[in-house]
Amino acid sequence: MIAVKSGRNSHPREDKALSGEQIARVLQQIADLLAIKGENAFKIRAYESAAEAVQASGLAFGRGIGLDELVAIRGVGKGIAEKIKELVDEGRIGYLEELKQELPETLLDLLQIPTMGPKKVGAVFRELAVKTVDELEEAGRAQKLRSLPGFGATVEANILHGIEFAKSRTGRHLLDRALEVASRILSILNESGLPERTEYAGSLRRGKDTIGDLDILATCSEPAALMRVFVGMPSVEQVLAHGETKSSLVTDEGIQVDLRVVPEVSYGAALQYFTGSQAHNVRLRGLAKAQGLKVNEYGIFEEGSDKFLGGQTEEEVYESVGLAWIPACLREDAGEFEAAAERRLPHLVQLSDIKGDLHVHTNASDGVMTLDEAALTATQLGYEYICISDHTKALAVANGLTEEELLEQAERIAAYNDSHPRAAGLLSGCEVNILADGEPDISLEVLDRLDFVVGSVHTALSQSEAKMTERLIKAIECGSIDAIGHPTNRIIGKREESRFDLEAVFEAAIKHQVALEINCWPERLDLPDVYLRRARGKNIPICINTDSHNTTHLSSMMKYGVMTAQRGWVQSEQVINALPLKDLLGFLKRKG
Ligand code: DGT
Ligand code: CA
Ligand code: CA
Ligand code: ZN
Repeated sequence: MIAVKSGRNSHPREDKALSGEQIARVLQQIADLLAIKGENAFKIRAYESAAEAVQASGLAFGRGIGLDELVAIRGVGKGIAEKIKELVDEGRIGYLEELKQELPETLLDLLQIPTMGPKKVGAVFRELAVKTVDELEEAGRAQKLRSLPGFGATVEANILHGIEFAKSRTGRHLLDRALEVASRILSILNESGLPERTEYAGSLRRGKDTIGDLDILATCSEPAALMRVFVGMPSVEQVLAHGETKSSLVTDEGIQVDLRVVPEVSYGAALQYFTGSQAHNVRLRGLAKAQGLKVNEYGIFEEGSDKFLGGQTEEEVYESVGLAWIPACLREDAGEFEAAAERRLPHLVQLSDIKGDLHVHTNASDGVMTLDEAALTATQLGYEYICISDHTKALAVANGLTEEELLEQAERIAAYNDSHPRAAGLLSGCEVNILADGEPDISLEVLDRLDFVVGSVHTALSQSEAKMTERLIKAIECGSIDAIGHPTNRIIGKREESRFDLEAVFEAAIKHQVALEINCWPERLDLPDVYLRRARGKNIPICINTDSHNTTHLSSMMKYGVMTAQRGWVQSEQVINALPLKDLLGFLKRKG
Protein backbone atom coordinates (compact mmCIF):
# COMPACT_ATOMS: atom_id res chain seq x y z
CA MET A 1 0.00 0.00 0.00
CA ILE A 2 1.11 3.52 -0.58
CA ALA A 3 1.70 5.18 2.74
CA VAL A 4 -0.47 8.23 3.18
CA LYS A 5 1.70 9.84 5.80
CA SER A 6 2.92 13.20 4.57
CA GLY A 7 6.69 13.30 4.27
CA ARG A 8 7.89 16.69 5.43
CA ASN A 9 11.30 15.49 6.44
CA SER A 10 13.73 15.83 3.57
CA HIS A 11 16.29 13.24 4.74
CA PRO A 12 15.58 10.09 2.76
CA ARG A 13 18.04 7.99 4.83
CA GLU A 14 16.47 8.79 8.16
CA ASP A 15 12.85 9.01 7.27
CA LYS A 16 10.78 6.03 6.43
CA ALA A 17 8.82 7.82 3.72
CA LEU A 18 9.65 10.18 0.89
CA SER A 19 7.22 12.78 -0.31
CA GLY A 20 6.08 12.88 -3.89
CA GLU A 21 7.84 16.21 -4.18
CA GLN A 22 11.18 14.79 -3.09
CA ILE A 23 10.91 11.97 -5.57
CA ALA A 24 9.81 14.35 -8.30
CA ARG A 25 12.88 16.50 -7.75
CA VAL A 26 15.19 13.52 -8.25
CA LEU A 27 13.31 12.35 -11.35
CA GLN A 28 13.52 15.85 -12.78
CA GLN A 29 17.29 15.83 -12.27
CA ILE A 30 17.48 12.66 -14.34
CA ALA A 31 15.30 14.22 -17.03
CA ASP A 32 17.48 17.36 -17.09
CA LEU A 33 20.73 15.44 -17.32
CA LEU A 34 19.31 13.26 -20.09
CA ALA A 35 18.23 16.38 -21.95
CA ILE A 36 21.69 17.92 -21.57
CA LYS A 37 23.14 14.67 -22.84
CA GLY A 38 20.88 14.91 -25.87
CA GLU A 39 18.92 11.67 -25.25
CA ASN A 40 15.73 10.97 -27.11
CA ALA A 41 12.78 13.12 -26.26
CA PHE A 42 10.44 10.25 -25.34
CA LYS A 43 12.76 8.98 -22.67
CA ILE A 44 13.12 12.46 -21.20
CA ARG A 45 9.40 13.04 -21.34
CA ALA A 46 8.81 9.74 -19.49
CA TYR A 47 10.84 10.97 -16.50
CA GLU A 48 9.15 14.36 -16.56
CA SER A 49 5.68 12.81 -16.70
CA ALA A 50 6.54 10.49 -13.85
CA ALA A 51 7.84 13.42 -11.82
CA GLU A 52 4.62 15.33 -12.37
CA ALA A 53 2.47 12.30 -11.58
CA VAL A 54 4.31 11.45 -8.39
CA GLN A 55 4.18 15.03 -7.18
CA ALA A 56 0.52 15.43 -8.08
CA SER A 57 -0.29 12.28 -6.09
CA GLY A 58 0.44 14.23 -2.90
CA LEU A 59 1.36 10.91 -1.31
CA ALA A 60 4.35 9.77 0.71
CA PHE A 61 6.27 6.67 -0.27
CA GLY A 62 7.45 4.31 2.44
CA ARG A 63 10.28 1.82 2.39
CA GLY A 64 9.37 -1.63 1.03
CA ILE A 65 6.78 -0.20 -1.31
CA GLY A 66 5.61 -2.65 -4.00
CA LEU A 67 6.37 -2.10 -7.68
CA ASP A 68 2.76 -2.72 -8.61
CA GLU A 69 1.65 0.11 -6.37
CA LEU A 70 4.00 2.48 -8.13
CA VAL A 71 2.99 1.34 -11.59
CA ALA A 72 -0.60 1.97 -10.53
CA ILE A 73 0.08 5.71 -10.55
CA ARG A 74 -0.97 6.95 -13.95
CA GLY A 75 2.11 8.29 -15.75
CA VAL A 76 4.62 5.99 -14.05
CA GLY A 77 5.90 3.11 -16.19
CA LYS A 78 7.66 -0.03 -15.06
CA GLY A 79 11.24 1.11 -15.62
CA ILE A 80 10.80 4.32 -13.72
CA ALA A 81 8.80 2.56 -10.99
CA GLU A 82 11.87 0.42 -10.35
CA LYS A 83 14.03 3.50 -9.98
CA ILE A 84 11.58 5.11 -7.58
CA LYS A 85 11.57 1.94 -5.50
CA GLU A 86 15.36 1.98 -5.47
CA LEU A 87 15.31 5.57 -4.25
CA VAL A 88 12.74 4.86 -1.55
CA ASP A 89 14.48 1.70 -0.33
CA GLU A 90 18.14 2.69 -0.65
CA GLY A 91 18.13 6.48 -0.73
CA ARG A 92 19.80 6.64 -4.13
CA ILE A 93 19.34 5.72 -7.78
CA GLY A 94 22.34 4.01 -9.36
CA TYR A 95 21.35 5.28 -12.80
CA LEU A 96 21.46 8.89 -11.61
CA GLU A 97 24.87 8.33 -10.01
CA GLU A 98 26.13 7.01 -13.36
CA LEU A 99 24.77 10.03 -15.18
CA LYS A 100 26.54 12.32 -12.73
CA GLN A 101 29.80 10.56 -13.53
CA GLU A 102 29.33 11.55 -17.14
CA LEU A 103 27.91 15.03 -16.65
CA PRO A 104 28.90 17.25 -13.72
CA GLU A 105 25.98 18.02 -11.44
CA THR A 106 26.86 21.73 -11.64
CA LEU A 107 25.46 21.74 -15.18
CA LEU A 108 22.04 21.70 -13.53
CA ASP A 109 22.81 25.20 -12.17
CA LEU A 110 23.28 26.43 -15.72
CA LEU A 111 19.69 25.46 -16.47
CA GLN A 112 18.57 28.01 -13.86
CA ILE A 113 19.85 30.82 -16.05
CA PRO A 114 17.16 32.40 -18.22
CA THR A 115 17.64 31.48 -21.92
CA MET A 116 19.85 28.47 -21.10
CA GLY A 117 17.97 25.34 -22.13
CA PRO A 118 19.40 21.80 -21.99
CA LYS A 119 20.56 21.94 -25.60
CA LYS A 120 22.66 25.02 -24.94
CA VAL A 121 23.98 23.64 -21.66
CA GLY A 122 25.01 20.46 -23.49
CA ALA A 123 26.69 22.48 -26.22
CA VAL A 124 28.77 24.68 -23.92
CA PHE A 125 29.85 21.62 -21.92
CA ARG A 126 30.85 19.54 -24.95
CA GLU A 127 32.40 22.33 -27.02
CA LEU A 128 33.98 24.53 -24.35
CA ALA A 129 34.10 22.28 -21.27
CA VAL A 130 32.03 24.88 -19.41
CA LYS A 131 30.72 23.34 -16.18
CA THR A 132 29.77 26.24 -13.91
CA VAL A 133 27.97 29.57 -14.09
CA ASP A 134 31.25 31.42 -13.60
CA GLU A 135 32.89 29.53 -16.45
CA LEU A 136 29.89 30.28 -18.64
CA GLU A 137 30.16 33.98 -17.85
CA GLU A 138 33.86 33.94 -18.60
CA ALA A 139 33.26 32.23 -21.95
CA GLY A 140 30.56 34.79 -22.76
CA ARG A 141 32.76 37.73 -21.93
CA ALA A 142 35.54 36.27 -24.03
CA GLN A 143 32.99 36.07 -26.89
CA LYS A 144 33.47 32.32 -27.19
CA LEU A 145 29.78 31.43 -27.07
CA ARG A 146 28.74 33.23 -30.24
CA SER A 147 30.61 30.88 -32.55
CA LEU A 148 28.89 27.73 -31.24
CA PRO A 149 26.35 26.29 -33.68
CA GLY A 150 22.94 27.91 -33.14
CA PHE A 151 24.27 30.62 -30.79
CA GLY A 152 25.41 33.93 -32.34
CA ALA A 153 26.09 37.31 -30.77
CA THR A 154 22.50 37.94 -29.66
CA VAL A 155 22.21 34.62 -27.87
CA GLU A 156 25.55 35.30 -26.22
CA ALA A 157 24.36 38.70 -25.03
CA ASN A 158 21.12 37.18 -23.73
CA ILE A 159 23.03 34.55 -21.80
CA LEU A 160 25.25 37.18 -20.19
CA HIS A 161 22.19 39.20 -19.31
CA GLY A 162 20.56 36.06 -17.92
CA ILE A 163 23.57 35.35 -15.73
CA GLU A 164 23.55 38.87 -14.41
CA PHE A 165 19.88 38.56 -13.68
CA ALA A 166 20.27 35.22 -11.94
CA LYS A 167 23.04 36.65 -9.80
CA SER A 168 21.18 39.85 -9.07
CA ARG A 169 18.25 37.98 -7.58
CA THR A 170 20.33 37.75 -4.47
CA GLY A 171 22.76 40.19 -3.00
CA ARG A 172 23.68 43.75 -3.81
CA HIS A 173 23.93 45.58 -7.11
CA LEU A 174 26.83 47.42 -8.67
CA LEU A 175 26.66 51.18 -8.91
CA ASP A 176 26.37 51.38 -12.70
CA ARG A 177 23.39 49.06 -12.89
CA ALA A 178 21.64 50.71 -9.94
CA LEU A 179 22.15 54.14 -11.47
CA GLU A 180 20.85 53.02 -14.87
CA VAL A 181 17.71 51.52 -13.37
CA ALA A 182 17.07 54.54 -11.14
CA SER A 183 17.49 56.94 -14.07
CA ARG A 184 15.17 54.90 -16.24
CA ILE A 185 12.49 54.83 -13.55
CA LEU A 186 12.78 58.57 -12.85
CA SER A 187 12.32 59.24 -16.58
CA ILE A 188 9.21 57.09 -16.74
CA LEU A 189 7.71 58.77 -13.68
CA ASN A 190 8.55 62.25 -14.97
CA GLU A 191 7.25 61.52 -18.46
CA SER A 192 3.84 60.77 -16.94
CA GLY A 193 3.66 64.48 -16.12
CA LEU A 194 2.24 63.62 -12.68
CA PRO A 195 5.01 64.31 -10.16
CA GLU A 196 6.30 67.72 -9.18
CA ARG A 197 9.59 66.34 -7.94
CA THR A 198 11.35 63.01 -8.16
CA GLU A 199 14.72 61.99 -6.77
CA TYR A 200 16.52 58.88 -5.65
CA ALA A 201 17.69 58.70 -2.05
CA GLY A 202 19.31 55.84 -0.10
CA SER A 203 22.74 54.36 -0.69
CA LEU A 204 22.61 55.31 -4.38
CA ARG A 205 22.42 59.00 -3.54
CA ARG A 206 25.32 58.49 -1.16
CA GLY A 207 27.25 56.94 -4.07
CA LYS A 208 28.04 53.67 -2.34
CA ASP A 209 29.91 51.05 -4.36
CA THR A 210 27.07 48.54 -4.00
CA ILE A 211 23.37 49.18 -3.62
CA GLY A 212 20.87 47.01 -1.77
CA ASP A 213 17.67 48.56 -3.08
CA LEU A 214 16.54 51.81 -4.67
CA ASP A 215 14.63 54.39 -2.62
CA ILE A 216 12.76 56.90 -4.77
CA LEU A 217 10.90 59.92 -3.47
CA ALA A 218 8.33 62.06 -5.22
CA THR A 219 5.89 64.84 -4.54
CA CYS A 220 2.64 64.63 -6.47
CA SER A 221 -0.92 65.84 -6.09
CA GLU A 222 -2.27 62.59 -7.51
CA PRO A 223 -0.24 59.93 -5.69
CA ALA A 224 -2.54 57.05 -6.59
CA ALA A 225 -2.17 57.77 -10.30
CA LEU A 226 1.60 57.96 -9.95
CA MET A 227 1.65 54.63 -8.14
CA ARG A 228 -0.27 53.07 -11.02
CA VAL A 229 2.36 54.33 -13.45
CA PHE A 230 5.08 52.92 -11.20
CA VAL A 231 3.69 49.40 -10.79
CA GLY A 232 2.68 49.36 -14.47
CA MET A 233 6.18 49.99 -15.83
CA PRO A 234 7.15 47.48 -18.53
CA SER A 235 10.24 46.26 -16.68
CA VAL A 236 8.39 45.18 -13.54
CA GLU A 237 8.96 41.54 -12.61
CA GLN A 238 6.99 41.48 -9.37
CA VAL A 239 4.94 43.98 -7.34
CA LEU A 240 5.65 43.53 -3.64
CA ALA A 241 3.34 46.24 -2.32
CA HIS A 242 0.96 48.68 -4.01
CA GLY A 243 -0.32 51.45 -1.76
CA GLU A 244 -1.50 55.05 -2.03
CA THR A 245 1.78 56.65 -1.02
CA LYS A 246 4.23 53.75 -0.93
CA SER A 247 4.82 50.91 -3.35
CA SER A 248 7.61 48.37 -3.79
CA LEU A 249 8.51 46.22 -6.72
CA VAL A 250 11.26 44.15 -8.24
CA THR A 251 12.42 45.00 -11.75
CA ASP A 252 13.38 42.37 -14.27
CA GLU A 253 17.01 43.15 -13.46
CA GLY A 254 16.18 41.78 -10.00
CA ILE A 255 16.44 45.16 -8.29
CA GLN A 256 13.96 46.15 -5.59
CA VAL A 257 12.63 49.68 -5.86
CA ASP A 258 10.58 51.53 -3.24
CA LEU A 259 8.64 54.62 -4.28
CA ARG A 260 7.27 57.01 -1.66
CA VAL A 261 5.13 60.05 -2.33
CA VAL A 262 5.65 62.62 0.40
CA PRO A 263 4.01 65.99 1.12
CA GLU A 264 5.80 69.03 -0.28
CA VAL A 265 6.30 70.51 3.21
CA SER A 266 8.10 67.33 4.31
CA TYR A 267 10.19 66.85 1.18
CA GLY A 268 13.56 67.88 2.63
CA ALA A 269 13.02 65.93 5.82
CA ALA A 270 12.01 62.83 3.86
CA LEU A 271 14.92 63.18 1.47
CA GLN A 272 17.29 63.55 4.41
CA TYR A 273 15.77 60.59 6.23
CA PHE A 274 15.69 58.18 3.29
CA THR A 275 19.15 59.15 2.09
CA GLY A 276 20.59 57.87 5.34
CA SER A 277 22.86 56.37 6.26
CA GLN A 278 21.12 54.99 9.25
CA ALA A 279 24.18 55.76 11.41
CA HIS A 280 24.17 59.34 10.16
CA ASN A 281 20.44 59.69 10.95
CA VAL A 282 20.82 58.32 14.45
CA ARG A 283 23.50 60.90 15.14
CA LEU A 284 21.42 63.72 13.64
CA ARG A 285 18.36 62.82 15.70
CA GLY A 286 20.53 62.80 18.81
CA LEU A 287 21.77 66.30 18.06
CA ALA A 288 18.18 67.44 17.49
CA LYS A 289 17.00 65.93 20.74
CA ALA A 290 19.74 67.73 22.65
CA GLN A 291 18.25 70.97 21.35
CA GLY A 292 14.69 70.10 22.25
CA LEU A 293 13.77 69.14 18.70
CA LYS A 294 12.44 66.05 17.02
CA VAL A 295 13.58 65.31 13.45
CA ASN A 296 11.98 62.56 11.42
CA GLU A 297 10.90 61.86 7.84
CA TYR A 298 7.95 64.25 8.24
CA GLY A 299 9.83 67.31 9.37
CA ILE A 300 11.36 69.19 12.27
CA PHE A 301 9.16 69.40 15.37
CA GLU A 302 9.33 71.00 18.77
CA GLU A 303 9.75 68.23 21.32
CA GLY A 304 6.69 67.91 23.55
CA SER A 305 4.30 70.22 21.72
CA ASP A 306 5.05 68.52 18.35
CA LYS A 307 4.78 71.92 16.73
CA PHE A 308 5.88 71.72 13.08
CA LEU A 309 8.93 73.91 12.53
CA GLY A 310 9.94 73.06 8.96
CA GLY A 311 11.46 70.44 6.74
CA GLN A 312 10.78 71.43 3.17
CA THR A 313 14.50 71.44 2.34
CA GLU A 314 17.46 69.44 3.60
CA GLU A 315 19.23 72.69 4.44
CA GLU A 316 16.48 73.47 6.97
CA VAL A 317 17.02 70.09 8.61
CA TYR A 318 20.76 70.64 9.05
CA GLU A 319 20.29 74.29 10.03
CA SER A 320 17.89 73.25 12.77
CA VAL A 321 20.81 71.59 14.56
CA GLY A 322 23.23 74.40 13.71
CA LEU A 323 25.06 72.63 10.90
CA ALA A 324 25.89 73.42 7.30
CA TRP A 325 24.28 71.14 4.73
CA ILE A 326 26.30 67.92 4.46
CA PRO A 327 26.86 66.36 1.02
CA ALA A 328 25.07 62.99 0.74
CA CYS A 329 28.27 61.08 -0.02
CA LEU A 330 29.71 62.04 3.37
CA ARG A 331 26.72 60.87 5.42
CA GLU A 332 28.22 57.83 7.11
CA ASP A 333 28.91 59.21 10.58
CA ALA A 334 32.58 59.09 9.67
CA GLY A 335 33.56 62.56 10.92
CA GLU A 336 31.18 64.65 8.85
CA PHE A 337 29.33 66.04 11.90
CA GLU A 338 32.55 67.25 13.49
CA ALA A 339 33.70 68.76 10.19
CA ALA A 340 30.34 70.43 9.62
CA ALA A 341 30.30 71.84 13.16
CA GLU A 342 33.78 73.30 12.68
CA ARG A 343 32.89 74.56 9.21
CA ARG A 344 35.67 72.53 7.63
CA LEU A 345 33.77 70.20 5.33
CA PRO A 346 36.06 69.16 2.46
CA HIS A 347 35.98 70.80 -1.01
CA LEU A 348 35.09 67.53 -2.67
CA VAL A 349 36.29 66.87 -6.19
CA GLN A 350 33.46 67.21 -8.74
CA LEU A 351 32.99 65.53 -12.10
CA SER A 352 33.27 68.95 -13.72
CA ASP A 353 36.77 69.37 -12.22
CA ILE A 354 38.13 66.46 -14.24
CA LYS A 355 40.43 67.64 -17.04
CA GLY A 356 41.57 64.32 -18.43
CA ASP A 357 41.88 60.58 -18.03
CA LEU A 358 45.21 58.92 -17.33
CA HIS A 359 44.42 55.25 -17.99
CA VAL A 360 43.10 54.41 -21.43
CA HIS A 361 43.65 51.22 -23.45
CA THR A 362 43.50 50.98 -27.23
CA ASN A 363 43.37 48.11 -29.69
CA ALA A 364 47.15 48.02 -29.54
CA SER A 365 46.64 45.83 -26.45
CA ASP A 366 43.24 44.59 -25.24
CA GLY A 367 41.09 47.65 -25.94
CA VAL A 368 38.70 47.86 -28.89
CA MET A 369 39.15 51.55 -29.82
CA THR A 370 41.82 53.03 -31.99
CA LEU A 371 44.04 55.84 -30.82
CA ASP A 372 42.08 58.27 -32.99
CA GLU A 373 38.73 57.11 -31.60
CA ALA A 374 39.99 57.55 -28.04
CA ALA A 375 41.28 61.03 -28.84
CA LEU A 376 38.05 62.05 -30.56
CA THR A 377 35.96 60.93 -27.58
CA ALA A 378 38.27 62.79 -25.20
CA THR A 379 37.84 65.93 -27.28
CA GLN A 380 34.06 65.51 -27.26
CA LEU A 381 34.17 65.17 -23.48
CA GLY A 382 35.99 68.48 -23.30
CA TYR A 383 39.11 66.91 -21.84
CA GLU A 384 42.48 68.60 -22.16
CA TYR A 385 44.36 65.32 -22.29
CA ILE A 386 44.22 61.55 -22.01
CA CYS A 387 47.05 59.13 -21.49
CA ILE A 388 47.26 56.07 -23.72
CA SER A 389 48.25 53.33 -21.32
CA ASP A 390 48.16 49.96 -22.99
CA HIS A 391 49.22 46.79 -21.22
CA THR A 392 52.85 45.71 -21.34
CA LYS A 393 54.48 42.49 -22.44
CA ALA A 394 54.21 40.28 -19.34
CA LEU A 395 50.43 40.40 -19.67
CA ALA A 396 50.35 38.19 -22.73
CA VAL A 397 46.61 37.51 -22.44
CA ALA A 398 46.04 41.22 -22.95
CA ASN A 399 48.46 41.37 -25.88
CA GLY A 400 50.87 43.51 -23.86
CA LEU A 401 53.32 45.74 -25.75
CA THR A 402 57.11 45.36 -25.84
CA GLU A 403 59.60 48.17 -25.33
CA GLU A 404 59.90 48.70 -29.10
CA GLU A 405 56.14 48.73 -29.57
CA LEU A 406 55.71 51.28 -26.77
CA LEU A 407 58.26 53.60 -28.33
CA GLU A 408 56.63 53.21 -31.74
CA GLN A 409 53.27 54.03 -30.19
CA ALA A 410 54.77 57.10 -28.50
CA GLU A 411 55.89 58.28 -31.94
CA ARG A 412 52.41 57.81 -33.35
CA ILE A 413 51.07 59.79 -30.39
CA ALA A 414 53.50 62.64 -31.02
CA ALA A 415 52.47 62.65 -34.68
CA TYR A 416 48.81 62.71 -33.72
CA ASN A 417 49.34 65.68 -31.42
CA ASP A 418 51.24 67.54 -34.14
CA SER A 419 48.47 67.04 -36.65
CA HIS A 420 45.58 67.74 -34.22
CA PRO A 421 46.50 70.93 -32.38
CA ARG A 422 42.91 71.68 -31.38
CA ALA A 423 42.05 68.23 -30.04
CA ALA A 424 42.59 66.84 -26.54
CA GLY A 425 46.27 66.12 -26.14
CA LEU A 426 47.43 62.52 -26.06
CA LEU A 427 50.02 61.59 -23.46
CA SER A 428 52.18 58.58 -24.15
CA GLY A 429 52.23 55.94 -21.47
CA CYS A 430 51.52 52.38 -20.48
CA GLU A 431 50.03 50.27 -17.72
CA VAL A 432 53.22 48.52 -16.78
CA ASN A 433 53.05 45.25 -14.85
CA ILE A 434 54.58 45.35 -11.42
CA LEU A 435 56.09 41.88 -11.31
CA ALA A 436 56.04 39.71 -8.18
CA ASP A 437 59.36 41.15 -7.00
CA GLY A 438 58.27 44.77 -7.50
CA GLU A 439 60.19 45.28 -10.78
CA PRO A 440 58.31 46.69 -13.77
CA ASP A 441 58.32 44.44 -16.86
CA ILE A 442 59.56 47.31 -19.05
CA SER A 443 63.00 48.89 -18.66
CA LEU A 444 63.11 52.12 -16.66
CA GLU A 445 64.88 53.75 -19.57
CA VAL A 446 61.87 53.17 -21.82
CA LEU A 447 59.37 54.11 -19.10
CA ASP A 448 61.22 57.40 -18.66
CA ARG A 449 60.65 58.22 -22.32
CA LEU A 450 56.86 58.05 -21.83
CA ASP A 451 54.78 60.91 -20.45
CA PHE A 452 52.87 59.04 -17.75
CA VAL A 453 53.17 55.51 -16.42
CA VAL A 454 50.56 53.58 -14.45
CA GLY A 455 52.03 50.60 -12.61
CA SER A 456 49.65 47.75 -11.74
CA VAL A 457 49.76 44.39 -10.08
CA HIS A 458 48.16 41.77 -12.31
CA THR A 459 49.78 38.54 -11.11
CA ALA A 460 50.63 36.93 -7.77
CA LEU A 461 47.72 38.84 -6.24
CA SER A 462 47.60 36.75 -3.11
CA GLN A 463 51.15 37.35 -1.91
CA SER A 464 51.60 37.78 1.82
CA GLU A 465 50.90 41.21 3.26
CA ALA A 466 54.61 41.82 3.82
CA LYS A 467 55.56 40.82 0.26
CA MET A 468 52.81 42.88 -1.34
CA THR A 469 53.74 45.93 0.75
CA GLU A 470 57.37 45.60 -0.23
CA ARG A 471 56.38 45.08 -3.87
CA LEU A 472 54.21 48.19 -4.06
CA ILE A 473 56.73 50.36 -2.24
CA LYS A 474 59.53 49.18 -4.50
CA ALA A 475 57.43 50.15 -7.52
CA ILE A 476 56.66 53.55 -6.00
CA GLU A 477 60.34 54.11 -5.28
CA CYS A 478 61.58 53.10 -8.75
CA GLY A 479 61.05 56.67 -9.95
CA SER A 480 59.60 55.74 -13.34
CA ILE A 481 56.04 54.98 -12.26
CA ASP A 482 53.65 57.91 -11.84
CA ALA A 483 50.60 56.15 -10.43
CA ILE A 484 49.64 52.80 -8.93
CA GLY A 485 46.65 51.33 -10.79
CA HIS A 486 43.74 49.65 -8.95
CA PRO A 487 45.87 49.23 -5.81
CA THR A 488 43.90 46.52 -3.98
CA ASN A 489 42.94 44.48 -7.08
CA ARG A 490 39.53 43.73 -5.67
CA ILE A 491 36.67 42.67 -7.93
CA ILE A 492 33.50 43.33 -5.96
CA GLY A 493 31.69 40.11 -5.18
CA LYS A 494 34.33 38.06 -6.98
CA ARG A 495 37.86 38.67 -5.80
CA GLU A 496 39.23 39.66 -2.43
CA GLU A 497 41.54 42.61 -2.02
CA SER A 498 45.27 41.99 -1.99
CA ARG A 499 46.53 42.64 1.51
CA PHE A 500 49.22 45.26 2.17
CA ASP A 501 50.18 47.85 4.76
CA LEU A 502 48.03 50.75 3.68
CA GLU A 503 49.74 53.35 5.86
CA ALA A 504 53.19 52.39 4.60
CA VAL A 505 52.04 52.64 0.98
CA PHE A 506 50.42 56.02 1.68
CA GLU A 507 53.63 57.28 3.18
CA ALA A 508 55.71 56.14 0.20
CA ALA A 509 53.20 57.67 -2.22
CA ILE A 510 53.46 61.03 -0.46
CA LYS A 511 57.23 60.91 -0.20
CA HIS A 512 57.76 60.05 -3.87
CA GLN A 513 54.69 61.94 -5.14
CA VAL A 514 53.27 58.89 -6.86
CA ALA A 515 49.52 59.02 -7.33
CA LEU A 516 47.19 56.29 -6.18
CA GLU A 517 44.46 55.44 -8.65
CA ILE A 518 40.76 55.32 -8.09
CA ASN A 519 39.86 52.89 -10.85
CA CYS A 520 36.37 53.72 -12.11
CA TRP A 521 35.21 50.23 -13.11
CA PRO A 522 32.04 49.62 -11.09
CA GLU A 523 33.28 46.18 -10.08
CA ARG A 524 36.59 47.66 -8.95
CA LEU A 525 36.16 51.17 -7.51
CA ASP A 526 39.69 50.71 -6.27
CA LEU A 527 40.97 52.37 -4.04
CA PRO A 528 37.76 51.79 -2.12
CA ASP A 529 36.08 54.65 -0.23
CA VAL A 530 37.00 53.35 3.23
CA TYR A 531 40.72 53.40 2.41
CA LEU A 532 40.52 56.85 0.89
CA ARG A 533 38.90 58.03 4.09
CA ARG A 534 41.88 56.74 6.02
CA ALA A 535 44.12 58.90 3.82
CA ARG A 536 42.07 62.02 4.44
CA GLY A 537 44.09 65.08 5.35
CA LYS A 538 47.32 63.47 4.11
CA ASN A 539 47.18 65.19 0.71
CA ILE A 540 48.04 62.03 -1.21
CA PRO A 541 48.09 62.54 -4.99
CA ILE A 542 45.08 60.75 -6.47
CA CYS A 543 44.14 60.04 -10.07
CA ILE A 544 40.63 59.02 -11.03
CA ASN A 545 40.94 56.83 -14.11
CA THR A 546 38.41 54.99 -16.23
CA ASP A 547 40.81 52.25 -17.40
CA SER A 548 38.74 52.46 -20.60
CA HIS A 549 38.79 49.74 -23.21
CA ASN A 550 36.18 51.36 -25.45
CA THR A 551 34.70 54.81 -26.03
CA THR A 552 31.62 54.12 -23.88
CA HIS A 553 33.85 53.43 -20.91
CA LEU A 554 35.63 56.69 -21.56
CA SER A 555 32.45 58.75 -21.56
CA SER A 556 30.42 56.89 -18.92
CA MET A 557 32.64 55.62 -16.14
CA MET A 558 34.39 58.70 -14.76
CA LYS A 559 31.35 59.53 -12.62
CA TYR A 560 31.59 56.30 -10.62
CA GLY A 561 35.18 57.04 -9.66
CA VAL A 562 34.28 60.59 -8.72
CA MET A 563 31.51 59.32 -6.43
CA THR A 564 33.98 57.01 -4.73
CA ALA A 565 36.46 59.87 -4.40
CA GLN A 566 33.78 62.02 -2.81
CA ARG A 567 32.88 59.28 -0.36
CA GLY A 568 36.58 59.12 0.43
CA TRP A 569 36.73 62.89 1.21
CA VAL A 570 39.05 63.47 -1.75
CA GLN A 571 39.48 67.18 -2.47
CA SER A 572 39.89 68.55 -5.98
CA GLU A 573 43.41 69.87 -5.35
CA GLN A 574 44.62 66.32 -4.64
CA VAL A 575 43.42 64.96 -7.94
CA ILE A 576 46.16 65.17 -10.55
CA ASN A 577 43.78 64.69 -13.47
CA ALA A 578 41.85 67.70 -12.22
CA LEU A 579 44.97 69.73 -13.00
CA PRO A 580 45.27 71.64 -16.27
CA LEU A 581 47.81 70.01 -18.58
CA LYS A 582 50.64 72.42 -17.80
CA ASP A 583 50.22 71.87 -14.04
CA LEU A 584 50.04 68.11 -14.55
CA LEU A 585 53.32 68.26 -16.46
CA GLY A 586 54.70 70.41 -13.65
CA PHE A 587 53.67 67.76 -11.12
CA LEU A 588 55.40 65.08 -13.17
CA LYS A 589 58.59 67.14 -13.43
CA ARG A 590 58.65 67.97 -9.73
CA LYS A 591 58.24 64.28 -9.08
CA GLY A 592 61.16 63.32 -11.35
P1 DGT B 1 21.06 49.73 0.92
O1 DGT B 1 19.72 49.84 0.30
O2 DGT B 1 21.24 48.52 1.74
O3 DGT B 1 22.17 49.88 -0.06
O4 DGT B 1 21.26 50.93 1.96
P2 DGT B 1 20.34 52.18 2.25
O5 DGT B 1 21.17 53.13 3.04
O6 DGT B 1 19.72 52.69 1.01
O7 DGT B 1 19.27 51.60 3.25
P3 DGT B 1 17.71 51.34 3.13
O8 DGT B 1 17.27 51.18 1.72
O9 DGT B 1 17.43 50.22 4.04
O10 DGT B 1 17.06 52.63 3.77
C1 DGT B 1 17.21 53.90 3.16
C2 DGT B 1 17.48 54.91 4.21
O11 DGT B 1 16.34 55.07 5.04
C3 DGT B 1 18.60 54.55 5.16
O12 DGT B 1 19.86 54.89 4.65
C4 DGT B 1 18.23 55.34 6.38
C5 DGT B 1 16.74 55.34 6.37
N1 DGT B 1 16.24 54.30 7.25
C6 DGT B 1 15.62 53.18 6.89
N2 DGT B 1 15.27 52.47 7.97
C7 DGT B 1 15.70 53.15 9.03
C8 DGT B 1 15.66 52.95 10.44
O13 DGT B 1 15.15 51.94 10.92
N3 DGT B 1 16.22 53.90 11.22
C9 DGT B 1 16.81 55.00 10.69
N4 DGT B 1 17.36 55.90 11.49
N5 DGT B 1 16.87 55.22 9.40
C10 DGT B 1 16.32 54.32 8.57
CA1 CA C 1 18.35 51.49 -0.35
CA1 CA D 1 14.85 50.72 0.85
ZN1 ZN E 1 44.99 46.82 -14.90
